[in-house]
Amino acid sequence: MYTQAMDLMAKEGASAPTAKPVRSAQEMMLEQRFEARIDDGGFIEAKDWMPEHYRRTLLRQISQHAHSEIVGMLPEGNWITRAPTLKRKAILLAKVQDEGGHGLYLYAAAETLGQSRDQLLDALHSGKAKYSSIFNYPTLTWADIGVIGWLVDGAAIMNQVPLCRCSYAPYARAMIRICREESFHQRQGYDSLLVMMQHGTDAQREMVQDAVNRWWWPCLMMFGPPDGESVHSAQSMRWGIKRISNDDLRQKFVDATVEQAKVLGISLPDPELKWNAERGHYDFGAIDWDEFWRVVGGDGPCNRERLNARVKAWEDGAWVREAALAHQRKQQTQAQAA
Ligand code: BYC
Repeated sequence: MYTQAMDLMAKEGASAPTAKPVRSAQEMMLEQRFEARIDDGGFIEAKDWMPEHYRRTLLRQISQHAHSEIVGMLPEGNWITRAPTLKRKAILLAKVQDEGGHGLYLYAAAETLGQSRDQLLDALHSGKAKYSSIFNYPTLTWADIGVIGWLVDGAAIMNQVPLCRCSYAPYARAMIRICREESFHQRQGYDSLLVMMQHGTDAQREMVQDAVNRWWWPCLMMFGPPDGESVHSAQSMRWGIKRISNDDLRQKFVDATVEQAKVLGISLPDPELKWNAERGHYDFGAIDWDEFWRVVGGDGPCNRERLNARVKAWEDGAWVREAALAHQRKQQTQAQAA
């Protein structure tokens, strides 16, 4: 994919991604064409010319998104062997597999921008690339699994539906399928909590409330820093990569979730959460941004454990990669001989 994308860019007169930007007349013309397409709400395909900064911004966001899906398998995978019924085990197994699939679509979308899968994974394993802060929190009880479905996947959908209209077409296409599956994930989480709240014991209801208390604030952090501190937002919104700001998405999530919490019979751990008729939105309390930056910086409750698990999986899988390559070489030799 790398060489193909680069060849096509070279044919269109683009400079190689590592070359110094020299703004020739041809490049200025290509840039004007790119900007006009963005202004018209059009899509950019992998073979189209794009500014280097646009390419790097997408690579950063899509690869971090892919890493989040793969690391996100760990907290839930932790409960597959302990799911309370066969039905819940089958659902959880399918959900965790779906997350793996999302990671693969997203790595494939990132590869169209000129980095190999090995390079993308190396950035994760060496700690250079980020993944979502939310997956650095532990899953202590079975209720955490329902809450991840309801709140974590709920927040993810809120953020990801606008990405289906992202200006980079391979990312937008991947997001359409991912959003359909995330929507199922959110509902299964909510259903599992509803069963515990409506038919469970007092201890089970307390377990759900405890899980909600622990996950609520980290979920609000998933949308990223406040707009005033979001370094990438202005440019990403200008390019149609992001369509809705971090704070606006966070507000939409709070407004939708408060109503769902009422049906569940659960309270959200924020004494300042209150309907504001003037704004037409719920007001909510201050988010602990120090905690957010600590977790993003590598010092959350499970950062080391998560990264170690991914590095170990990569190392343990070396023989599979070697066997697959040996098989490919054998097939090629046989095809040449035939
Ligand atoms: N965690 O300028 P900003 C899932 C970083 S997986 C960590 O606002 P941007 C699921 C940000 O990267 C869902 N880092 O950035 C899977 C930047 O640092 P760098 C994952 C964060 O990119 C399994 C810096 O802070 N979803 O659903 O404009 C099971 C400044 O931020 C976070 C996606 O990845 C964070 N929460 O906006 C269940 C969606 N927030 O890169 C569920 C795609 C910010 O300069 N990504 N940072 O070093 C996006 O929509 C955007 O990248 C963000 C951030 C809204 C997350």
